[in-house]
Formats: sequence, C-alpha cells, structure tokens
Amino acid sequence: GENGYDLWLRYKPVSNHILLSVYRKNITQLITGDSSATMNIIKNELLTGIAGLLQTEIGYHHSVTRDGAIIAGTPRSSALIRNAGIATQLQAAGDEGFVITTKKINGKQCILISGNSEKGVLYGAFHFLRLLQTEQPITSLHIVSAPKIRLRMLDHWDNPNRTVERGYAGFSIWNWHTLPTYIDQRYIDYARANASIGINGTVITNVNANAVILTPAYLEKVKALADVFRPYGIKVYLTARFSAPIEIGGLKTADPLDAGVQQWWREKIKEIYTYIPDFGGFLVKANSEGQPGPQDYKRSHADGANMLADAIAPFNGIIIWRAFVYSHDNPLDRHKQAYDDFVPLNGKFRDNVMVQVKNGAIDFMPREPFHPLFGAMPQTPLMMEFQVTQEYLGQGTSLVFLAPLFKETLESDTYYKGKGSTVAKVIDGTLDGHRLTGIAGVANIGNDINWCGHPFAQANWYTLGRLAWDPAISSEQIAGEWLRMTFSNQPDFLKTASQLMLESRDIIVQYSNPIGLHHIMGTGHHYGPAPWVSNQQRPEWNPVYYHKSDSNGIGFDRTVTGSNALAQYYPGARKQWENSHTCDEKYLLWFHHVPWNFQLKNGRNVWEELCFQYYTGAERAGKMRDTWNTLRPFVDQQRFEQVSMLLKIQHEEATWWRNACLLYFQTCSRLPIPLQYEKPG
Ligand code: GCW
Repeated sequence: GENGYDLWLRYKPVSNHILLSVYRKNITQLITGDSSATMNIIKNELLTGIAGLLQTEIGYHHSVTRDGAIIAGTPRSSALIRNAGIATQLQAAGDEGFVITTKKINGKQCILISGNSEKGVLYGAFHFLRLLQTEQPITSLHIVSAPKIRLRMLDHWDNPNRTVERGYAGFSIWNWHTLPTYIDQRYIDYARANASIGINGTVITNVNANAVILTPAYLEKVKALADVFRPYGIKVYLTARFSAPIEIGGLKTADPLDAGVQQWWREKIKEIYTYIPDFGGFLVKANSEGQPGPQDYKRSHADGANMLADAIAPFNGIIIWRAFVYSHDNPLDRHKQAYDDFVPLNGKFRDNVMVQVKNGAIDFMPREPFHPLFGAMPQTPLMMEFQVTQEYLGQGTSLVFLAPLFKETLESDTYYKGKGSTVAKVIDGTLDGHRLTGIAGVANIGNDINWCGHPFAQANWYTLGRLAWDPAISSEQIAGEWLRMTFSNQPDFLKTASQLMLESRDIIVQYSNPIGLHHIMGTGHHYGPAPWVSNQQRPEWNPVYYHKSDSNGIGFDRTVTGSNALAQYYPGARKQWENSHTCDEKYLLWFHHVPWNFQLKNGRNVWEELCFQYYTGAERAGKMRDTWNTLRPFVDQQRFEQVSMLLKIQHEEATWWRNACLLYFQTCSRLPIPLQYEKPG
C-alpha cells in the first residue's frame, strides 16, 4: 500500500499517454561525468526515476549514440558538458545552481543537466525528474536556476534520548544507540529527500539539548551521519550549549572572556573538525528560556557569539546565534525583548556570525506580524527561522499548508530602505550586500513511517526547501508541484486539492487566532485553547497576558498608550497598524485593546466579529472533510483514510476552539452569541 515513506519521490508511471510517448522519445540514454560518490547518486537517481516514470529501462552509455541522450555532469567531470558551449549559462548558475538545456551534440538531440559543482548537477537532476513527475513539457528546455539563499537548513529539535521537542511524528530518526556502525537506510533517504529540494544543511540536535553531543562518543556518531550526508551536499551543524565547558569540560566558568574557556572551545572545535572536516558550525540558544549564556557573566550576546566565531573561523565554520530571547525581566511586553537586546549589537558580530530570527516577535503563531528585527540590524546578516513543525498550528492532527504563512512574512514590507524593503530582501542579502544568507525551518520529521505524521505535513518540509531556494516561488506553484508528485496529476484532483491546501492556513487562523488574538493555546503543550489560564510561573506564559480581555474590552495595546512595541517598526510599516480605526484588522487585537462594541469596517463590532470568525472557521474546518471526500477517486485507500480521520479530529478541534473561546470571552463581554449561530446541531 501507500504508506507515504517515499514522500514526493515516488516516481509513479506518467499517466498522460501522449506525454509518456514524448518523454520516451526524448529520453533514451544516460551519460554522466566521471564517477564520484555524488555522480553515482545522480546516475542512480536518474536511472531509477526514469525507469519508474517511463516504465522503461534506458541504457547507460559513455558517448552519445542516439537522439534523447541525457548528459549529466560538470565541465570538469564531462568533456561533453565542457564543450557544449554553455559557459555563459553555467556562470549564471553559480556555485550551487544548475543548467538544464536542450542541445544538439554530434547531430543528436540531447538534454544537458549541468552545474559548476556536482551538487549543482544533483539539484539539476532532481529538477529534471520533477519536470517529468509534474508532467511538464521537456522538448525545448532552457533553464538556469541558482539558489537565492546560501544556507538552506533544517533545525531538528531532537534530543539525545530521541524525544523530539515539539515533534509530532514519532521519535528522532537519529538512532544514537546503533550509530556509528549501523547506517539506517533512513539517513540516506533523508539526505536524498533534502537534496531533492535544495536543503544543504542540517542542525541535528535541539537548541535545548545538553552538551553530551560534543563528547567523543557522540562525535563519532555525528561523523557517521555527516559521511552519509556529504555526497548529497548536506553539511552537519550542532547546537552548542553555552555551559559545555563546565558540563563536559570540567571548567568552573563558561565566561566567554575567560582565556581558559576560549581555549576549551578552540580545542573542542579542532577536535570536531578531525571527525568532520566540513563541519558547518554551531547553532546557539543562549539566555533564553533558562538556557545558559554570556549574560550569566554580564557579557553580551556578541561577546558570546564572537568567542565561538573566533574559535571556528580557522576552519571556515559559522556561528548561528538565535535572537529568540525573553529571559530577563520584561513584564510589559515580551514582543520587545529581542529587538531591545540585539539592535545595539548591530555590526558588533564577527563576519562568520549570523543572527537567526523567528518570523515573528512572539512565537510561531498561526498569524503574526513580521519580526521588527528584520531591517533593524543592517550590518549583521539575519537568518530566517520558520517553524515547519506545527507547534501552535494543530500539531500532528491538522492539515495546514504553511507556504502562505511563510510567504506572508517574506513579502512583508519593513520600509527600512523605503517602500519595497521586504523581509525577503533583508534575508537574501540584497538590501545590505550580505553574502552570508540563510533560511532555516524547525523540522517536522520523526520516525513515523511517513516521516511527518500527517500526510499533508510533508508538504511543509517540501515548502521550506523550495522557498529557501527561491522565496519568490508562489504558494500555488509549491502546492501544485507537491500534489502532483505526492498524489496525482489529474486536473480534477489538483484543482480541489490545491484549494484545500491554500485555504487551510486561513481557516486555522479563523478558529484559533482571529483578528490578531494570539498565544491563547494550552500552556506548556500548546495544543488546543486555554484563554482562561493565568497561573503560570512566568507572566508571559499566561494566555491572559496576551488577550487582556475583561468587561471593558479585549486585545494587547502595543501603541504608545501601551507597551509601544510598535515603535520598533519603521514608520511606513507602523502606519498600517498604529491607529485602531485604520489598523489592518487581521492584527487589530495584536496591537490594540478595544472595547467590545468597537466597530469594524464590515459593520460588526468586535464581539460579533469574534463570533463570526470562530463560527466560520469551525464550519470551514468541517467543509474540509466534505472536500476531501470528493477526492476519494484519486487517492489510494490508505492515505485517503488517514487524511479523513485526521480531518475529523481537526473539525472537532476547531469546534472545541470555537466553543471554549467564545464561552470564555463571553464571561468578559457578557454579550449574547448572535442568533444566526444558534442552529441546532
Ligand atoms: O516556541 C518555543 C517552544 C520551545 C522552543 C522555544 C525556542 C526549543 O515552545 O519548545 O524550544 O520556542 O524556539 O527556543
């Protein structure tokens, strides 16, 4: 049956018969450059993919003997590529990009898949296969593609004991018990899936993990993984617990200005590179949510990051320092802390440091304004941190396609260099001329048979890779590609299924995050509604802190009369939010505390609008089930049933959100639920 293990790399026979015969005519033999680990992967992938899609074995050759030759290689590894006259295109492809082009060679019609590096050829091979998988024309190809972002990474929140923080797809795929000698096929398939979408880095440990990963017994295991990933173009990174010198080094301090501490890290890093010569570097969470950090010694984040950066610079490694901080006293508004802590450090970091910023200032909400740090630290390269795992978006049971969420942030205008200074342009380095650029996604991968738990959660892993390659790709394009490869190329299926995906994020916002309400999920686990909770040890862990609902009204005042977090945005961006009467209503309660009878543009007041959003959201969640049912003819039974059951749970959750939130907020508003919602059933 279809268990989903093959992800989007199923290589099922091309269903369109006319196209199939065109493909067979145009793909008859394969010629690759000199053999190497990566070139062998390319060769096998193309042969396997083509055999599956075309249902015919093509031959592997050393020279072009007929029309339809596929030639894959770099100018260095293949004379055919070297002499093909595609130098200009190759130049545009850069270090990691690829060129796919139709060419006559020795009078025969050929398709060249090339790149300056083998990694580029590998990406090109996957792209070529994707054209076939998605049933695109291939008779005249002229494609040059280069990634817009240099570091395209997954951040695993995997602990050494194999639990996954915020993981909803089983346990960690890293089996520390059987590593380094036993290489689980999953490691290879993981690398292959990532390479197919251009992901070139992986942080395999949780930012909250202890320092055990930096001990020799574990480094040997990490090395084994790095060896598997290397030919797929993927570098390994680790999290570095700031107090490691104390915990595993026996030192008394982890003060970044202490010579002994500096020496310890220099040696530790040197040791890591003896295991993994192309080790990527460290990702660090410091002075956040109880994690140790430089501030424990009255040093700054820059002091901490630079100490590690200096130690790793001789090996060309980098330090990715997270800006997700809210540890010291900040009772007024957690929204403001990262900006307050990091803007003064603009330009104070070494060249091999990136600051990794979550898409929004609170925490991976279903809808959140962009983080005010984007555009506020022009001299320091900022890396985007998205969350692929759905911590606050229904976790393992909800169908939520995240491309629209990611795109919304990337397309937001910071106004930092005037209109059009989008977050994407901050991240891709164009606004400030940064060469070190990155997008990371907190992985949603576990050891479930289908990797991600929910069959549609695979689409979010896919999305992260595609958007990191090119933030301009549309959500429609990504949904379409993924659906065609994962399920079916049937037009009737695609139309309905992509609509289902494209609306899904909007629906979860309606029933869990309407009009800018946020962080009112169950405390700790973050699953389901809990707007009433007020007894957590830290004020900013209480939902009541965020909605501030009482008999007078609801919402978080972040204007000058409140926390003034709005002041952290450039005036152009601020303008859309600062006045409650003109505020983009998606964010009304994010930025304003308004009375219950506050009028919205549609004529409803805030209370009526909340009722409308919760009822509509829950109703639409129910409709997702009906929509899915119409797709039964196109989907294999196993995955059809899985999604049906999950949509049932999601519908129940949406109803729970609606009932719980409206009942709770009604105790504040003391207003009736409008009659039209009081339908029986
Ligand atoms: O979203 C919060 C999560 C924590 C997480 C933290 C972070 C890894 O609830 O589980 O810890 O953010 O991003 O550091």
